[in-house]
Amino acid sequence: MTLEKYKRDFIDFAIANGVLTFGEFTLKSGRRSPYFFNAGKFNSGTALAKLGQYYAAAIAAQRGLDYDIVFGPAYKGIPLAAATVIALATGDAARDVPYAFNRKEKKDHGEGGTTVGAPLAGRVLIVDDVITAGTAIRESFEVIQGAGATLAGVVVAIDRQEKGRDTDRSAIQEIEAEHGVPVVAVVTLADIVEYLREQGADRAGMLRAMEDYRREYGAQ
Ligand code: OMP
Repeated sequence: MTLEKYKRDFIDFAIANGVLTFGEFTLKSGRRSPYFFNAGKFNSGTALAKLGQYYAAAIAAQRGLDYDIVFGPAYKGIPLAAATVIALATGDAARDVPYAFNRKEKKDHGEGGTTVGAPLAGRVLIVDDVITAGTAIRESFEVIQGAGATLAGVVVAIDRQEKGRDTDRSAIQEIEAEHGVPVVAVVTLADIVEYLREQGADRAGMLRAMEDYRREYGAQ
């Protein structure tokens, strides 16, 4: 397998910004992971602008993905959704897409409500950072359902391709099967493994740790 250029560029970009790091990390699931993707470290105007373009390109590459509005789950999904709609508005297709995000806390004064931005209606595309077990995405789905809207699909920067606690399938495979919608990722665990392989001897230790992790927790 040869890694596509935009994927290699994206991984370089994530490493250069300290977003993708290698070491020992404990995940939300309790698993000990040899790598971590912290989207919060895309923390400058230039980095966010570029990130938005990667999301917009991933959306454009997914044929048949029909959506009316982009939704960014609080907190990390909020700047991601904003960056994505800016990239969609200023990119080649120049499409002006409404966007919304939720509050973590319910507000009972002022304009009230739990979502902010455009009305959450029609086909909603969730834009988020990482899918591991899919817990965060399921919470967003409840917000969308609660508003009477429908799920059009999900776009994330990275699919960790891990099996769930009670299944050999990945969270993404489960979401696709449950909701019948596409889940699009800029890169996957397999892409990161391939990237390390291409780097050769310098990254041999990391590659081994990643392959061990994939053997233990990787989805079928
Ligand atoms: P799930 O809700 O299990 O799908 O995990 C996704 C969430 O885990 C993300 O929204 C992050 O809060 C966090 N996370 C990362 O940000 N980066 C990682 O590489 C791994 C995780 C994680 O804890 O699994």
